[in-house]
Amino acid sequence: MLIVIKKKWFFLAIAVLFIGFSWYLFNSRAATEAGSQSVAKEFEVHMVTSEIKTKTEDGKEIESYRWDPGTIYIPKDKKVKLSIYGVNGKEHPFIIEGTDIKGTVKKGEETILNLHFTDKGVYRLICTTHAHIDHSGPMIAYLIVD
Ligand SMILES: [Cu+2]
Repeated sequence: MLIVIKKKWFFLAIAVLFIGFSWYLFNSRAATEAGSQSVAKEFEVHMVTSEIKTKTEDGKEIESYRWDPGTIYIPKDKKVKLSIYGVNGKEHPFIIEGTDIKGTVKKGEETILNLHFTDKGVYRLICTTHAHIDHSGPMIAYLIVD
């Protein structure tokens, strides 16, 4: 009789351990999945500075510096990392219109902007050196916040 009770306790203990271990496995997996989801949810946009050049029929060289891509989507109320890699052009001092965000993208360097827009709208990322056609521009990108 005593042996039977001991066996019962033994199997109960095994059952509790099994359930506990299963619960641990399930939750650690769920935590890992949640972790990878949160990494995927972190919005990241990559941009480069580029340059397009051509010659007119009379041999005159014309060029334009560009943010590439020139239009990007930014989710409203979310933290967004905007990475801009300087490829063409020595440096591009910039502002984001309607904000106090400014900086300079330099050749061979990555500039990272941590953005967090709370208002919808179209914000222009403007290189102040190449803002117009007559200054090798227009180097303007459109940030669509929605
Ligand atoms: Cu520029």
